[in-house]
Amino acid sequence: GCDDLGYGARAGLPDTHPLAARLLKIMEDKKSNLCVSADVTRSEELLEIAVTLGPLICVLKTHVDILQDFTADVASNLKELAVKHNFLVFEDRKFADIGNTVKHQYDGGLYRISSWAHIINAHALPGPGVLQGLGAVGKPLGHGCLLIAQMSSQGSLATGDYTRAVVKMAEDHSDFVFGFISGSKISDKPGLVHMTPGVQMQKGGDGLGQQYSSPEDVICTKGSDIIIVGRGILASPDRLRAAEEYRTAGWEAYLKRLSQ
Ligand code: 5FU
Repeated sequence: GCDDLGYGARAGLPDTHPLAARLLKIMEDKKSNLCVSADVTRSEELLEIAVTLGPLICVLKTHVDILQDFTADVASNLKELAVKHNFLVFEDRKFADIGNTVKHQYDGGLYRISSWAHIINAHALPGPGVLQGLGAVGKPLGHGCLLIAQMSSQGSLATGDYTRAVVKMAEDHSDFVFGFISGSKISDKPGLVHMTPGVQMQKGGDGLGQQYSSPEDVICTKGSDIIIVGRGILASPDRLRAAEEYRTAGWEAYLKRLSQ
C-alpha cells in the first residue's frame, strides 16, 4: 500500500542494519527477491548452482552439513562467486544452544561458517544468550542474523505468543538481528527483512511436513520480502529457466504489493 516503502527506500533508512541495507540494495539492483536454497549433497553441484543461478538471486542459502565432500576451497569458491554475481550467502544452520556453544559452532569446527556466510539464523528458544554468543563472532565481521519466528512445516510450535516474543527479541537486538524467517510480515519496522521458505508455484507439500505457498501469496498477500525456493527450482530439468520464472513471479508480486 501507500505506506509500503520499496526495497531501495528501506535500504536508505537510518535504522536499517548495514547488512540489511546491502541486501535490499542488491534486491533493487537485480530486481530479485529470490533466494535459492541449494540443498544438494555434492560441492560441485552447489558451486554449479552458484555459477548458473547467481545472476538471478539476491541470496544463496546453504545447508553446508549435508555436503558429503566439503572442503575449505568450497567455501572460498562460494565467497568469490558471491562477489562476482552480487549475492549474499546464508547458511541455514538454525543455531539453538547456549551462547558459549553456538559461538564455537559458528566460528569453528569443520565448516568455519563465520568465515564465509554473510547471514546465519537462530532459534530464539534458548533466550538472548544465543544472540550474545553468535554476535560476539558475527558483529565484528559485519555479519547478520535472522531469527526463526515461524516455520513452514505442518504443526510447527512457533506460533502466537512465541512468534510475538521472537519479534521483540529481534527488535531488542537490532545491532545483529536484521530480520526473520517467517511466513508473513510480522514486524512493522521497515529496516527488518522477512524471508519465507516453503515456496512453490503449486500448493501442496512434500509428504514430510513441508507446506508450500505461492510467490504471489507470500510477497503480495502476506507481505514478506524474500521467497526461499529449493525443490521448486532444483527438481526442474531446466533450473535456469525455473529460477527465472520464480524471480519474475516474486518481483511481479512485489510490484503488485507496492501498487496496491
Ligand atoms: F526455517 C525453515 C522453514 O521453516 N522451512 C524450510 O523449508 C527452513 N526451511 C528450509 O528451506 C529447508 O531446510 C530447506 O532448505 C528449504 C526449503 O526447501 P524446499 O525444497 O523449497 O521445500
